[in-house]
Amino acid sequence: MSTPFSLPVREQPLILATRNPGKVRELADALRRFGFDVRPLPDDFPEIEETGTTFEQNALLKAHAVADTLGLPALADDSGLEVDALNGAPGVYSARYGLDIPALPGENDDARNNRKLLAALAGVPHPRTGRFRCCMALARPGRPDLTVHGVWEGHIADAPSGGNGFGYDPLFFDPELGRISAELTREEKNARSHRGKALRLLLGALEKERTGGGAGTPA
Ligand code: ITT
Repeated sequence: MSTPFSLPVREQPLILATRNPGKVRELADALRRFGFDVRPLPDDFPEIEETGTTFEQNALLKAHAVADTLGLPALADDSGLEVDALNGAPGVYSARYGLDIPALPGENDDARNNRKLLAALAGVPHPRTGRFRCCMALARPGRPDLTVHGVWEGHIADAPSGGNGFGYDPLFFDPELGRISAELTREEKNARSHRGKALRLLLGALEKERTGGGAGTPA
């Protein structure tokens, strides 16, 4: 049987090339269910500078930095929020958007990003449309790269709500569900989210490879 990694599926090691625990929570279970031996990025792996200007460039850069160094398959996710009233900002800079404003006592990076976003949107009428985007890149030694994309359309709320998820989830309103992302369970979010969509595309492409249906969607 031809497998993506030339190993039986249960033995396929896969490094999650991310330091974001929120992403790990949303990806690891589904990948394990698919049969991967999911492994975290080693603690001493050097910081990967995200020099790309697109989600795809950054996802490929992160996946390759890890796969090429460790000689193992690596999956990276580059994602972010685009807000129409801000001409697509924060976009690829989503993780560091608010880090140029002083933190309030006890405030974490996610809360600071959300505070800056609300300030930037002060006075902008509803609906403040936007979307989460995710590009996932799988880099495998000796095999073609795979890249997949997912999008989640929504609106930016007036104030944070909900305790689940991470990042901008407390401000992201899904108009079809009528709920804020941070109010959703992990399963509910995965069913709707940019990351869930990209992951399902990736697993579909891998399954197609495995069953001899072609090479998926090489980058
Ligand atoms: P790695 O590069 O180590 O994976 P990161 O957090 O720096 O972690 P990105 O550069 O891809 O990753 O930035 C993603 C940011 O976009 C993330 O920190 C959040 O602020 C935001 N984001 C992406 N997906 C999100 C989601 O599902 N819910 C809320 N915010 C999200």
